[in-house]
Amino acid sequence: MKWHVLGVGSIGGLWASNLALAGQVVRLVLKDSETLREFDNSPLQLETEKGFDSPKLDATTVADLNGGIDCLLVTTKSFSTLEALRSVEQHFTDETKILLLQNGMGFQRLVVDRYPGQTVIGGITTDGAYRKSCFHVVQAGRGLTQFGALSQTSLQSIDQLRSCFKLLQLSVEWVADIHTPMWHKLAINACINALTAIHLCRNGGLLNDDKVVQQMYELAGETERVIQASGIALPASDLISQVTQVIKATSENYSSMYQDVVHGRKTEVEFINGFICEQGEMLGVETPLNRAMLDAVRAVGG
Ligand code: KPL
Repeated sequence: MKWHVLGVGSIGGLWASNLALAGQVVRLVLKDSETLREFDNSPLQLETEKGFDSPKLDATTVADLNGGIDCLLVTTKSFSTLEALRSVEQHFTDETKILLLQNGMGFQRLVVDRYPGQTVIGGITTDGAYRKSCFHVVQAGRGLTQFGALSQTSLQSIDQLRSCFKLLQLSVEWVADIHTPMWHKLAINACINALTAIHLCRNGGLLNDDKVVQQMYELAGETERVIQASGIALPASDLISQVTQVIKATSENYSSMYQDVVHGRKTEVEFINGFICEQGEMLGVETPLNRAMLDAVRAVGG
């Protein structure tokens, strides 16, 4: 299969490397010629527990992109999704498959609405990765990636994708319903990310302060009420147990929102706690705690 990867951060780099190492044709779509120069000087490198890999792939800028797109993997920040897609949409064909592998919720619906008739697939991942430099990606923890259809997707496309996923050194599965796991991942992020950005601590730091733990319990309860009102099945064990489990498993990590705030970057809070507030409003569920998270993260810059 031929892949274009839009948004080459840590997860984009991890996926581009794994696809290329599995023999797929991969092209990175970079935002400008300066980034392309950086790639030319030090091409993508993947560091895993087994050592270093230099996958064979090529790169272009949005402006120089040519030809049609077969599979487009979008790994930009959630708030950049539509703008990024607009920059390459003239290369879409009837066969283009758009795979959205990002944090947060809300933007997926905007993509489906803007590209009716196009195959749109949603994804979530618990893989851990970070970048040591622009194109030096380190695989930090092995998790699971799930994809599922957000719009009409042909059986042939699903089969093609499944066959491709089997070749990867990543755990990837196709699921019949992606909305439920997306909601569950979002709920976990809603209870961790903003708190770490406000209290400026590692994930594990959240468990060291009783007041913060109490806040997290209440946030989880409120988030569960919104999930329930949406008609989505709640996680098998209650949300707070899942949140605690993720915190313990990632206790040394700095959450993505913490990192965004510390580096003065825009955060994804609008598509995490903000999305829960919007859903709550639509469904008649009060969300003062998610609102407080949204306001507090906005206040610290994101
Ligand atoms: O997904 C994460 C993130 O940082 O965005 C968690 C689960 C909080 C791990 O750091």
